[in-house]
Amino acid sequence: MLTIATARPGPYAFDIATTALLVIDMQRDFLEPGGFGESLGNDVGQLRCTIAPLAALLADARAAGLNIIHTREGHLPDLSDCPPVKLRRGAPSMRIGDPGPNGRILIRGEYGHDIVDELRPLPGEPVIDKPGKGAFHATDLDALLAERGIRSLLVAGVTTEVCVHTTVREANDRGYECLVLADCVGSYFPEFQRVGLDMIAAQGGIFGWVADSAQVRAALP
Ligand code: C5J
Repeated sequence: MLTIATARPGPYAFDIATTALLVIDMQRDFLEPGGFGESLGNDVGQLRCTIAPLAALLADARAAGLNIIHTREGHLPDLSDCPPVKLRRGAPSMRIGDPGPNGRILIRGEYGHDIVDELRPLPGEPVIDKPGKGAFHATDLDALLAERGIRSLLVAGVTTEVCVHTTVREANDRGYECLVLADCVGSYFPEFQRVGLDMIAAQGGIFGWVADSAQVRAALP
């Protein structure tokens, strides 16, 4: 067992064989100009600080033989998997499915839908395409984790208070132990980042643990 002694709210122990690094939605549509995130009025630059620590963690995790799983939020070209309420929500400058500079917004197969170059998955690393905010909804993630005997998730990605929270909350309900990597998750809103992380670790770790990636990297063999 490896232990992150300084995790919040207390030590987090995990076994490499039964743990996966889950990288949520590090897509151009959220991290680069011209995508879904920017169409909602967000400053995508707020998320880019996650890329370097996550790239370093990915390198160490790969070297240590950790399971690595990526997710991408997006929809089929005919939008048949996109609930009308999601399509209509808010007042974005471009809606899901509209043509943008990186291709159709949040549509599978488009350039903007794919993962940023710095964090490109390696062959053999599963990429789960999800239509929702949570990574379990309408995907085979739970089956994939069960097949690999994974019980513990190290969670990175964007955005902290949306897809990371939705996924971690459900993972907790499904019996997984989740450590959220504070410097490898990002929000467009600094206050949501701070409070989003505090919410996870509060009340004795109501649905998880929080630590920096450096603490995990130091623990990996
Ligand atoms: C959002 C996500 N924020 N990946 N998606 O719409 O967090």
